[in-house]
Amino acid sequence: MSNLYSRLAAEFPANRGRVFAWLADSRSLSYGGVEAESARYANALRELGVGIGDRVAVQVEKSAEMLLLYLGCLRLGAVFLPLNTAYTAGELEYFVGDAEPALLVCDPAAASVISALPAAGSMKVETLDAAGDGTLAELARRASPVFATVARDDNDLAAILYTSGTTGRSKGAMLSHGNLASNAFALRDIWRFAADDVLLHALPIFHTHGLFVATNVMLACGGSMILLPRFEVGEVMATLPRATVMMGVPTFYIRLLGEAGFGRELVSHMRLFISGSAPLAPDVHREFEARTGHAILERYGMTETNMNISNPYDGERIPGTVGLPLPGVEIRIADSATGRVLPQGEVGVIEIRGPNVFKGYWRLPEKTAAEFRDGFFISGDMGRIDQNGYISIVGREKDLIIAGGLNIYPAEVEDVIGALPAVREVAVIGLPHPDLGEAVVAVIVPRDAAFADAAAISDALRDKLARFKQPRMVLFTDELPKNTMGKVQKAELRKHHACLFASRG
Ligand code: MLC
Ligand code: AMP
Repeated sequence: MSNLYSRLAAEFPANRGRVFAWLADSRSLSYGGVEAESARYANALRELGVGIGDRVAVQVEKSAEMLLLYLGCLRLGAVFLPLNTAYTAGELEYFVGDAEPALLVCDPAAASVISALPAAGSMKVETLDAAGDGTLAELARRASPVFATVARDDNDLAAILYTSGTTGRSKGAMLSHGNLASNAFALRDIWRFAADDVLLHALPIFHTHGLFVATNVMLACGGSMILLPRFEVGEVMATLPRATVMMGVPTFYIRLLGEAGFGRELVSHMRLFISGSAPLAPDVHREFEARTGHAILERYGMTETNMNISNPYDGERIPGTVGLPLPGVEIRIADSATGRVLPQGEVGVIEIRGPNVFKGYWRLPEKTAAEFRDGFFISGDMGRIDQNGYISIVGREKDLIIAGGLNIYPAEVEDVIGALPAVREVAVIGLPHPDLGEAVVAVIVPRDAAFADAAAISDALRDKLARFKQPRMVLFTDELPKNTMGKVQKAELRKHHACLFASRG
C-alpha cells in the first residue's frame, strides 16, 4: 500500500489546528505542526545524507521532537531505530556495530563518547535534548516545512527495535510499514479510539508500547495525547482529570493503587485503562475495578509482532486472560518440542501469524527461520485457549525476566557477572516483586568461599549493564541446584527464594 505516515496523515483532523500532543508548560503541538515539523526533520535528515533504507539510531530523552524525528524518518523512507536511554556505552557499541546506522541522534552530553565508539566509523552523530534542542533540532528549524513523503510498500522497513536474546546478543526486529499500519488501525478500531480521545502518555517512547501502540493509534484516530516525560505517580494523578484513556504496564496500576487519593472520583470520567507488556495480576485487576469501577483492558503483544490478543472493549474483560486474537491475527497453541498443534484447552507455546508479524531479525536469516513454523512466529510464551476463545498466558518457555515492563534476559546478565574474577558460577533469576512484577536476582557461587561482597558486585556492573538489568539483590551460595545433566535448576532456585521481596499489601 503506502507509507505508514501517509496512511496516518489521511486520518488527521481536517482542522489541522487541533492538538496532537500536550506538552509541559501548557505548550502544545497541533496536527498542522506535526505535518510541518516532521517535514523539517525529513529534510534535515536528507541534508545529512540519510537515504531510503538507512538506519537512524536514536537514544534521546522523551520529547515531542523525538516523535517528529520518528515521523520524519518514516516520510523519508529511512529506518527508525530507537534505543533505551539506559543503555551504557558498551551496549551501544554493539548496536552501532550491528545496525551500522548512517546517523545516530543522542543527548548532547553523550555525543563525544558515542562519536568515539570504535564501531562509529563514518556514522554521523547529531544531538537532541529533553527540551527538543540540539544540533539536529537546529538543522530542522532551518529546513523547509514541506516534504513529499516517499512512497513505500507494505514490506519496506519502517523501524528496527532491538530485543534481547536467550543466547548471544540482542537481535534487531525488523518492522515494516505494513506491520505497523495494520496494527495501528486494528487497535484504533477494536478499542474505539476517536478524535475526542485524550491519551495520558507516561510510557517511554523507545519501545513498541509507547511508540507504536500509543503514538500510532493516536495519530490514526486524530486524537490528542498528554506527553509526560515518565511515569511519576503524583504527576499522573494530577493529569488524569484531563485524559480519557491511559495505557500502561502493570506497575503503573500497582503504583496508582498504592495512593490513598486514587479512586472513583478521580477517574469516573475516563473511558478506558489498557495494560500490557507484562502480566497483570488478577488481584490487581480486581482491586482496580473495586476502587474505580473500571475493568482494566489487558492485551498481549511483543516487539516482533506488535499487538496480537486483546480483551474485548464491549464483552467481558476477564482477569488473568489476555482475551481474543485481534482481527486478522491467527493464534495457535503448539507443543514446543514437536510443533504439533494442540487441541483447545491444552497448554503449549503461543504461535502467531498475521500482517502484524515482523519481517525477521536484522541480518540473521537463520535465526529468523528458526523462530517460525509454517509462517507462524513462535512467541516463546506458554498459553492456553479456553472454550470461549479467551487466551491466558501461563508462563514462558524462554528464560526471560520482565521487570516493570522491561525485558531482561538472564543469559546476558550471567555472562557479565560470570566474567567477574570473584565469581565461579552464577544464576540470574526473576523473583516476584510487589512493584515491578518481577525483580532481577543474582545467585553467585564465589571463587573464594569467604567472599560475600554484594556491593562490590553491583559496583562492578555499573558501567557494563543498563541499570534496569542490574540485580536488585545479590545472594551468595556454596552450590547451585543442578539436574543430572549439570543444568542449573532455576525453578528450584525461584521456589527457594520466592518470598525474598515482600508481596503486595
Ligand atoms: C527503572 N529502573 C528499573 C526499571 N525502570 N529497574 C528495573 N526494572 C525497571 N522497569 C531502575 C531505575 O533506573 C532506578 O535506578 C531504579 O530502577 C528505581 O527506579 P524507579 O524510580 O522505581 O523506576 P521508574 O523510573 O519509576 O521506572 C519504573 C517504570 C518504568 C515501571 C515506571 O520502568 C517504565 O516506564 N516501564 C515501562 C516499560 C515499557 O514501556 N515497556 C514496554 C516494552 S514493549 P537507580 O539506580 O536510579 O535507583 C513490550 C511489548 C508489549 O513489552 O506488549 O507492550
Ligand atoms: P518485548 O520483547 O519487550 O516486546 O516483550 C514481549 C513479551 O512481554 C511477551 O513475549 C510476553 O512475555 C510479555 N507480555 C506482553 N504482554 C503481556 C501480557 N499482557 N501478559 C503477559 N505477558 C505479556
